[in-house]
Amino acid sequence: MKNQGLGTRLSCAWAGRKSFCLVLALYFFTNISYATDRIVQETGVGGAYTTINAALTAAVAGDRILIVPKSGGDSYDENITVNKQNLKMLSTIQGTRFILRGNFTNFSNLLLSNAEIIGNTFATGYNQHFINCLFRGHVQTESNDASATYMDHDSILNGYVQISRGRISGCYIESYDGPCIKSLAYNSFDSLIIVGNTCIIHDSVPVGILFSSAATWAHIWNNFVLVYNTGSTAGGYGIQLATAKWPGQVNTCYNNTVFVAFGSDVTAGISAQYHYSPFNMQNNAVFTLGAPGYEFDSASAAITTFKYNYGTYGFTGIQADATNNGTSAIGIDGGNPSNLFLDPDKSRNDAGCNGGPYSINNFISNSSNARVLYMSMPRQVMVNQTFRVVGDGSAK
Ligand SMILES: [Ca+2]
Repeated sequence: MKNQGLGTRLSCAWAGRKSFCLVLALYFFTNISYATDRIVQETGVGGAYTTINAALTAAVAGDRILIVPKSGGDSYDENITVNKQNLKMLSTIQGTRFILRGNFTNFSNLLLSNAEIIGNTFATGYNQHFINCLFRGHVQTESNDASATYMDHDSILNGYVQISRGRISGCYIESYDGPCIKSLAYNSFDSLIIVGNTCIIHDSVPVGILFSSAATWAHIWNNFVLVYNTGSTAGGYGIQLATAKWPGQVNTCYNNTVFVAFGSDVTAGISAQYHYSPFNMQNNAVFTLGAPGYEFDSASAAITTFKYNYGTYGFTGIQADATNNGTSAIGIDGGNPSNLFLDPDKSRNDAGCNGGPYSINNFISNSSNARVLYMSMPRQVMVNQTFRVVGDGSAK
């Protein structure tokens, strides 16, 4: 914000001398870098690399690898191992993905944007960021304390995501063999934010989102989980909270929608069975046919707050208070009335994934144009309080 103000003042002071002002502004706002852009293009026109691996071999830390999508939707057929740090791999065409047919393994500090990967992805480093990518296979991260992965607006088709910490937002995930999103337990000390995702699970024992890391705080907000498998056996869950980290933060499960399409698909819509970590659970909406919407056991004292939750088949194992509704999954203006949970239109919170400040609608876009992908900010600001707003965006 300070830079923006400086730019504005410069523009006024140097009115009529725009070119100088522009140079001055660029001096202030441009990161001076000696990084090289490595172009990848199938025919090698203009000296471009013809394979991604050739560009990777030449690259050094800080470089950008700019990949021209092949004509006719053809793929680069290579297995890729990114063994250098601080690289960016980007499509050269706004909104058009380059296609890689092969497995993709990456090292640390990688930004990957507008890629389609036909194969499995193993993110073995830390601080990797995947934006607007299409994965036709699994995405699995690991494996050390520093590992953090950020996935924004990606699609994962016929695959799952396994992630230890960081964020997964606005993604579409359809899995046939394992939870759409599964937290991995590593000895990290951070949170995993799962927000605004659409998860469709077809597995025989279906679990849409599984949180099972005692080393990570869980924040699960505004996801839509569809359990859809005509041949499944019971035993699954839309959202299963096995364990999460405590103390330090209260884990949160707000404004999720779970829709179970067939009666025998799940044991419960949202489960905190065998859960021993404090959890604040509010404004969820669960549609089930016969199975309870919410399931807890004697350890559910760890559920610190259970309010304004909706479900068609009630609750088991918890003494739900009167704010909950055990006969309906529709809670328009039925969520927590606090300002903390107001809808984007400033009306009272709607239970389910469309309600609240992190409404799933914020994350749905068919555009790959430059935009803000995720903003973190306080849900409520008091008079004279300082606060921090951080936005992550993408230009390609
Ligand atoms: Ca509302």
